[in-house]
Amino acid sequence: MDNPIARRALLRSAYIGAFTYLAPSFGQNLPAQPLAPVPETGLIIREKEPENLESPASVLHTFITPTSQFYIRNHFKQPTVTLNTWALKVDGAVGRPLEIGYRDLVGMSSRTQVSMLECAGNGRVFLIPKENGAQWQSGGMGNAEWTGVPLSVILEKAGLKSNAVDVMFEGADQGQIKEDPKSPGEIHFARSLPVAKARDGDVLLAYKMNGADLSPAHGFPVRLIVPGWYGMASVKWLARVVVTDKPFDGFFQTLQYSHWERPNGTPTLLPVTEMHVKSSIISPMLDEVVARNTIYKVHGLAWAGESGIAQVEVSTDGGQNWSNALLTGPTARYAWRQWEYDWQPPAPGQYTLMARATDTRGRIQPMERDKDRRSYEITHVLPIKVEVR
Ligand SMILES: Nc1nc2c(c(=O)[nH]1)N[C@H]1C(S)=C(S)[C@@H](COP(=O)(O)O)O[C@H]1N2
Ligand SMILES: [Mo]
Repeated sequence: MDNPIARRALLRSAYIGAFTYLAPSFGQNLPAQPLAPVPETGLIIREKEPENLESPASVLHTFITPTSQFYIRNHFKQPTVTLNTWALKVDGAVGRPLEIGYRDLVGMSSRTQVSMLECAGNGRVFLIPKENGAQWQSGGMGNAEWTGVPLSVILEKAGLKSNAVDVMFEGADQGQIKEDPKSPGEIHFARSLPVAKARDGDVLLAYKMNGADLSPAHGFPVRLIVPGWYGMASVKWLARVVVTDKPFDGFFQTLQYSHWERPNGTPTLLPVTEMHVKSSIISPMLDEVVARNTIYKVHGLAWAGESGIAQVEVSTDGGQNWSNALLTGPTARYAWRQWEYDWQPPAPGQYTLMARATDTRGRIQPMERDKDRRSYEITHVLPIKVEVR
């Protein structure tokens, strides 16, 4: 950015994003209290116990999110897992139940791949009317490099029986959900994958994040990484894998992280799975003041689950006219794609910026919120109001 005024505006927005709470005019249901960031990392506290921390917009300008600034989404108190006693148990509908120690796992041939995680509730604060759950703005997501053993290799070793339907993953964390809908007493965090996704070779039993051992907050010693799916599928502090001969209907894919689908017109509650096509404007931020007579570089991110991004369009007039953004930065399947757009505001005044992505399957980001998604999968186009002065 070669314009000093624009640069100052960007620095200012980065500073605000990291250290204070900015009350936007849009989405009046934003929390009223200032949210103190965690010192050092600048992560925004959404909930203290269990720890739920959001990445500020200022860290979403890089392709890889540094681990210390990667959002944290916990449902229960972070468990303490000791390496000496840790072992991954694999049983259920398998020919050879297994118990794999950490050394055994790390000694196997590994794969490294970049993939992003986005919480299915990311952007919830923008929903009108307000929905229950952690009030994430746009930073409930991050992009990291993961190293681990493909799950398919372990399932191959265990030998799936022909009646295998789902593979269930249980974390070492446990607790009780006390608000409605309540959990049946203490439960572990658990999710499942259909056998086909579990065996596709891209799902990892990850033990490294961005080149270092997993941190306790991100699932030490081993977590699942399910690329292309919303974050809830990537079970942290993995303790047990059970292959089931019936669909798994646990708490976190029925009472939470589920949505309505309408096969044959009948509403049916099904688990939230793959990420939809989405783009997010990272700068300017809501209510940012943009200098007139300059070219402002609008920055954003776009992603589409298991698909790639084909195109991102930007509107600076509330959705009447759209122009192509420039896709920039590295490309990797399952990673987000960076984009930018040079905007020359024609005159001082209020403007509404929007971004809309299309994926390689031809899916386009919707303009309207789909209520069947309950409080999850927030991908409709969000207006970013700014003022040009
Ligand atoms: N064991 C366990 N795994 C979990 C969770 C959890 O609470 N417990 N939260 C899930 C959700 S909802 C998300 S969005 C991602 C967040 O991963 P992160 O905290 O590493 O960013 O972890 C998932 N895996
Ligand atoms: Mo999540």
